[in-house]
Amino acid sequence: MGLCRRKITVIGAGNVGATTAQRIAEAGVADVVVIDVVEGLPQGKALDLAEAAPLHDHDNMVKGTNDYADTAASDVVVVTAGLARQPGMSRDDLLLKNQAIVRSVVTQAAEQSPEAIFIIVTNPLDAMVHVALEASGFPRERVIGMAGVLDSARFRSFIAAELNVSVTDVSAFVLGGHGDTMVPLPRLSTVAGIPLPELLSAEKIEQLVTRTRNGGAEVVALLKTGSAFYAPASSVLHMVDSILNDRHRVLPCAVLLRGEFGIDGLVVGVPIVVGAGGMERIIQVKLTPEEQAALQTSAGSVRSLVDTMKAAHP
Ligand code: TXD
Repeated sequence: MGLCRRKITVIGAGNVGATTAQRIAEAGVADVVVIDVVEGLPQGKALDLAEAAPLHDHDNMVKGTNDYADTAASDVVVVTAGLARQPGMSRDDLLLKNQAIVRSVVTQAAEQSPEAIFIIVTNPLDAMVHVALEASGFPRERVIGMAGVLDSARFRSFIAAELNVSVTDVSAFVLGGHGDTMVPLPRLSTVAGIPLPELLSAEKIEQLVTRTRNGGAEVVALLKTGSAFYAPASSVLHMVDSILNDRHRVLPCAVLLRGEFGIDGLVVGVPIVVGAGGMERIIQVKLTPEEQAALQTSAGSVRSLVDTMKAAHP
């Protein structure tokens, strides 16, 4: 039994942030501080969550604040602050607005928690990991983007529904950026160890892959206001759990590559081992020429976002 309680800061008390705070508190893994620019919003949501604690039988503190001093010495900082996509708006439209927001919140949070591991959620995801790396000055091991865990959960849920099997037995592999260029890999996706191409036709697989790629947009189109938050919050909890319990889960996450997969200096989603140090290592997989080309295309779209940000705020 640990002697000191863990502390997690969630920046942004919107849909994803508040739901993430709820998941973390209810899982009993850590105290949670929720911070937002809007006065009263994080305080109100935190109070509401704290009042649910007796019913969930947990003793974790949930605190809302507008002051970064309250976030000091966090073990993990989850960044969800920013604008969410509206219907018809691409992730890239958000780029420059969220760049300014992420830069500001990460700078302030990193000052208070210089040892923390940052999980970035704000879109456009891969570009925001670049912003957070620069603003924090942290090593790449401690600035990790959440996208692949969500994308592969979506892919798993579609595969399981199609085959009418338990989601637990489905394992899905997704590489690349979060967005239209994500690279789901059916070849490395399995049902109880059986490769997907042995269970579904190429045509069916392609349909599921397309649905995965458009997974975020499908939810946005239905909700009309705002974007997905239940599965995103669950995905963050998955990463947090692997960090706090040093589980060494192999999860697809967006990290800065330095030559791995033939990509240098760009943040791209790849399988990594997630433990107490954040990214413990990158797992390199041999790709087919088509898969490698798709990954390069994905990296290319991240590069163009990074170039746009550099041009706007040199
Ligand atoms: O897979 C993924 N990575 C994603 C990404 C999955 C789901 C959502 N994804 C992105 O997360 C989404 O495109 C947005 O960029 C973020 C947050 O989505 P959410 O749905 O939570 O958006 P909300 O509900 O609009 O909440 C954003 C909150 C809101 O309360 C603002 O007041 C706050 O962010 N905000 C700030 N907080 C602190 N500091 C600053 N500067 C700030 N600016 C806005």
